[in-house]
Amino acid sequence: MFNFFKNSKKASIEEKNLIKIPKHVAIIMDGNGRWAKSRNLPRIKGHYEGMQTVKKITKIASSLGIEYLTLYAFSTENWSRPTREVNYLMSLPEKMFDSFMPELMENNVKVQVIGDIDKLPINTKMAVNNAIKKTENNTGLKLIFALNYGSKKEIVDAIKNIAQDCIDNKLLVDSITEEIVSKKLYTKDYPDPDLLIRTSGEQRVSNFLLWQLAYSEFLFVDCAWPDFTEKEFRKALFYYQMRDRRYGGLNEN
Ligand code: V07
Repeated sequence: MFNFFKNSKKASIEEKNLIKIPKHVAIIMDGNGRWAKSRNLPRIKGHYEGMQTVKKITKIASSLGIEYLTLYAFSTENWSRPTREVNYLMSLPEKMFDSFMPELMENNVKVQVIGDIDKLPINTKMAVNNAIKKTENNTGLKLIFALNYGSKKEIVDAIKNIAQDCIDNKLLVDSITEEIVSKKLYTKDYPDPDLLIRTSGEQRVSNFLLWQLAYSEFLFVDCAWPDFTEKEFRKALFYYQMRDRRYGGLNEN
């Protein structure tokens, strides 16, 4: 916790504001293709700029003390895009870590992945596993990439796993709880997101963290992901701070 105002009367107000920093922010990084098209650039240029935004937002999240940042990088539906575009997208993890690893280490960021990474091209998988390994002892921001991720598939896999536990007599049907389901998801080690941000104007969750977003605040911003600046991010966090979080009618504030 920050202690700047510890001995002054202002303390409680300022600290209260800082306490409202969300622990877990999830982002649907939409609008890269649209950003490129509106500038008469190829779509892959939009994805490249999107990756630069990933670096900037990671640094800011880390400096603000956000603990978990989950980014939707590639969905199970994205395979249907043109082969050239898919190939380029699959080169981005490697491109990103080539240039960004020293800063990730400096900022004590721990890289993690959710999704079916076994299905990724070998080079992509190696780049990702390498980054996970290099940063595994870092204790700061958890930077979680959703790669080849689909929430319905994640839930189906969890159901299969639970059914098998029942068949194996490790679990009784009557003992299945929300906690047990949560522990079978890719996100079992993370708290649910406090805030979901989607850029570029669409107001949908598009098969992202359907179970985990049950109580999250949603914020839809108009700007495309490559245009999502520090100012936009701070604005989003400010909106989050202004909202009361209610759990089933109980106001926890
Ligand atoms: C991708 C850039 C950001 C906008 C959204 C689509 C394009 C970073 C990664 C990444 C993923 C895993 C990892 C390290 C980096 C990435 C894809 C696309 C497929 F371990 N950006 N980015 N991966 N875009």
